[in-house]
Amino acid sequence: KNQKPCILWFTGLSGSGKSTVANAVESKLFEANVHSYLLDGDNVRHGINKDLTFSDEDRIENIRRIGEISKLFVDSGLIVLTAFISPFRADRQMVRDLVGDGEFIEVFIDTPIEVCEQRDPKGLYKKARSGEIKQFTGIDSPYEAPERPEIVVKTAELTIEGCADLVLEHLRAKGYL
Ligand code: GGZ
Repeated sequence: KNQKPCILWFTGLSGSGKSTVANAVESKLFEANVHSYLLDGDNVRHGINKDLTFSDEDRIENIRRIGEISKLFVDSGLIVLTAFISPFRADRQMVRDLVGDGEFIEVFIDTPIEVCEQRDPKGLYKKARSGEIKQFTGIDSPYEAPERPEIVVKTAELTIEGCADLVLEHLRAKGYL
């Protein structure tokens, strides 16, 4: 089975659906016998990056390390999925430059903040609004939307399955699968 290693770099607000869509894509890749690995807050922010906060400086370092780790996995032949807010354009560009343009697929999970805030699965927007959490993305910390993402996924308009299919179709169309 030929697969071309790459990074599927999911970016979007908290509650936008990055992890949900990334997990659905991972399942579809598994079904297609494609070897992949998903990096997300559970295995990175709670592990190698547990020394980092949500200050701008630490978010930059978070993404830098994730980029380096992703590159190692790509070098080992995997399709890597990353699901982090990654709010800064310059940092996403840094990872793109690190692995090379042809191996970096930016997936913008384009969910309006009103929808994310409505979903509020962990109650974090509520806490951010009340000031209990500071520097929350979209409230009092910036999110710089991608200007030319390879894939745009509108989770408010599609099913999870439909979102995942968009990503798989792109991989097939561009010869990664
Ligand atoms: C944004 C925060 C914050 C602040 C805790 N701002 O929806 P979640 O809970 O599960 O995902 C969010 C996650 C963001 O971590 P990332 O590593 O993806 O962020 S970044 O790429 O900007 O470094 C949210 C939770 O952590 N969380 N505090 N202040 N999200």
